[in-house]
Amino acid sequence: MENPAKRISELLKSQDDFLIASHYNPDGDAIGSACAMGHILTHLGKRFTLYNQSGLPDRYGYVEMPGLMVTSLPETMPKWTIVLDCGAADRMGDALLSRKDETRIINIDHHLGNGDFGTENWVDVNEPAVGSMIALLAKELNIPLVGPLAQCIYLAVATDTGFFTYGSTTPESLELAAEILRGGLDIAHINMMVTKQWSEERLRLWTEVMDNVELYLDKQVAITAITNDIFERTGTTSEDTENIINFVNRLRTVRVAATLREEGPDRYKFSLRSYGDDNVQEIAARFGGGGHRNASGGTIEAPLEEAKMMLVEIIGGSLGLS
Ligand SMILES: [Mn+2]
Repeated sequence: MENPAKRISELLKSQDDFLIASHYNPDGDAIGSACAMGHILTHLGKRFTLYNQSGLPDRYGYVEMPGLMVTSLPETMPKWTIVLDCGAADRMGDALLSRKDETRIINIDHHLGNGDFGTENWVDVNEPAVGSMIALLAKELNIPLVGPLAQCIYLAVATDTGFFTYGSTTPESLELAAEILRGGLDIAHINMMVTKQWSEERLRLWTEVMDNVELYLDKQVAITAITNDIFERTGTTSEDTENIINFVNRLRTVRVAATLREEGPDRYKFSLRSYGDDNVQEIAARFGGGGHRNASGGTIEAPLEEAKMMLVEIIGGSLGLS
């Protein structure tokens, strides 16, 4: 059977200069896997440029970087570009996308529907993170998982698996975490650095959004609205709403949690969460949206109160409550 980690590691050894890129608006996996790749190339004595169209977000300021993360591309592109955690070519950002013919792409990813847009492709949807794939590369190259390299791999895998709680968590990823921990990672410190990143503005937003939760149908449905008014009042953006819905869904009585985020006049983006057999993908589909059985979303064009009532009616019908 072909070993893609071996194939890619041979390629890394045979070349001298690389561009490392990951998706714009980077998350923990995009930053962690890109920096881990940089540490590997440093170990191999290779030259590389670390690039991200959005740059390094402040919240990753604690990461032990293998070099500066630049936001502009070199005048002359290296022969090879390693593209990480991009589910499609356009995720690398328009700047790199428009110059991708000046380089050859090593596409390492774990998203469904990647489309193998690289010259070399290693796409494995069973991997919980690109970071865990970079760990396999390090293994292949006999580079020990300690120090900054291990920190970056942990960041990637821990964030993409929700700290090893999502269904994507594999036995191998837990073994990888164990190996990194054995190698000396300060797990409490890095987990704290990953999560302790809230602004006061975000706290105020969450307070207001939680305060606005309304319960329907014997408290089995929870809905909260996130209006532009709240964003303005608290000085926040939609980025600060990430994960709110999962906390609303923690209410013991709730089977479906919903948020309605204002996108424009009488236009709301909704998100739905459920657990087990309660299928919110079907509910989202009724509004032309989509997603998964327990996490879905879409858009409703209606004034807020009307949008809420439409949701309650469809959810109630779907759960057999009305
Ligand atoms: Mn990822």
